[in-house]
Amino acid sequence: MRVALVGPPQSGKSSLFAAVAQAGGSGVDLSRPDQAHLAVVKVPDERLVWLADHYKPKKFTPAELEFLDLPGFDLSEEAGRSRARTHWSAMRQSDMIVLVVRDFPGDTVPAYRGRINAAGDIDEMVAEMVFADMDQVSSRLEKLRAAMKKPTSKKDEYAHEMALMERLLAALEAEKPMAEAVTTAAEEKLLRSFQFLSLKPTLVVVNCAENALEGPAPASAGARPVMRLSARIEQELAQLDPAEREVFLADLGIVSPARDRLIRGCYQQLNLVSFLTAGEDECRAWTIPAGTTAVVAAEEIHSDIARGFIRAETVAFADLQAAGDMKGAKAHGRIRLEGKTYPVADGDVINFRFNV
Ligand SMILES: Nc1nc2c(ncn2[C@@H]2O[C@H](COP(=O)(O)OP(=O)(O)O)[C@@H](O)[C@H]2O)c(=O)[nH]1
Ligand SMILES: [Mg+2]
Repeated sequence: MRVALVGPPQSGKSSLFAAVAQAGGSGVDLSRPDQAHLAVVKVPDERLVWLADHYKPKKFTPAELEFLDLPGFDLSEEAGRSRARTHWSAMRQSDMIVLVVRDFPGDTVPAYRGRINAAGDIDEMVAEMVFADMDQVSSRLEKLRAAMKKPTSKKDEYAHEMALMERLLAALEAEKPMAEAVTTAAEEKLLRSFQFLSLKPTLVVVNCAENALEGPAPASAGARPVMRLSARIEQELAQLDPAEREVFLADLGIVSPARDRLIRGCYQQLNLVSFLTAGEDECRAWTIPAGTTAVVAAEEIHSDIARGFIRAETVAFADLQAAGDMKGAKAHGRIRLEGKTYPVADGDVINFRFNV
């Protein structure tokens, strides 16, 4: 799964990317602001750390997400807009969007459009994404109209898609969420290949001064989740070693880096959960969509485990932690034997029993 960082120029995307990717050590070169950067990021998970403390495994494997840092979109001039369009497809191919806008003061960094206005920047970016989707819907409609004029055996199919596209266009024009115009799973599937920006989960990051971390969410963010953080502080934090980091955080009165909350927030917005496997060989977090059944989760590890599935020996992480270890969890009757159709919950620690 891939998360794209987008926003106006100089809003703090690359600083945030460096923090998320801990780019200090990863060798990502951020010196070219006109280039995109990609990093694979480990999803912080305290449960996995607890398991590893317990099992001292040979291998420790957290869940991963990809983050893509895109050059800023300068929509204030035509040249910038057409440059931005060259990055639309990278955005479309991402599964989620993090919209980064500036709210930190200061004259040393030139302000986009000569003013600092997080709400206005969100409005502008969202509008641009809506325009991009409208363009796509309109051109699809044109193609469908042309196709309908010719003799075709697909008339019904085309007519249905046209009706859907017209509803989408109406929703976009009325500034309503595009998702409201999608009524069936079949329609959702049909739309997947279009990769509409307005249908992607979006999280807003307001990059603010370190002494202004508390504050209201900009109204123009609408229903989108909003995080206030200081990208610069996060970048500095990411460059420290863990012990120094704790001192630094304590000085600032912060419990955990916003970086970790952002990555986990993305994971949540993507509707992903982790189940965990634990042992002396490996402690590992596996990524699945929320609601995935036990047999499909087993497939994630190995097709043999799904094929020969007998039972999923399952304990909720909190129960395991409270009991101290597996033996304790068993003694307290906390280990369940779940069947193939059991919907795996976030933080389930699972041992699959299988036979092939
Ligand atoms: N004061 C301050 N400066 C920041 C902050 N975040 C980024 N900057 C500065 O703003 C400039 C642009 O940041 P960058 O991350 O490259 O923005 P991008 O163009 O969105 O990738 C750089 O000079 C950063 O040091 C912040 O939270 N506070
Ligand atoms: Mg940048």
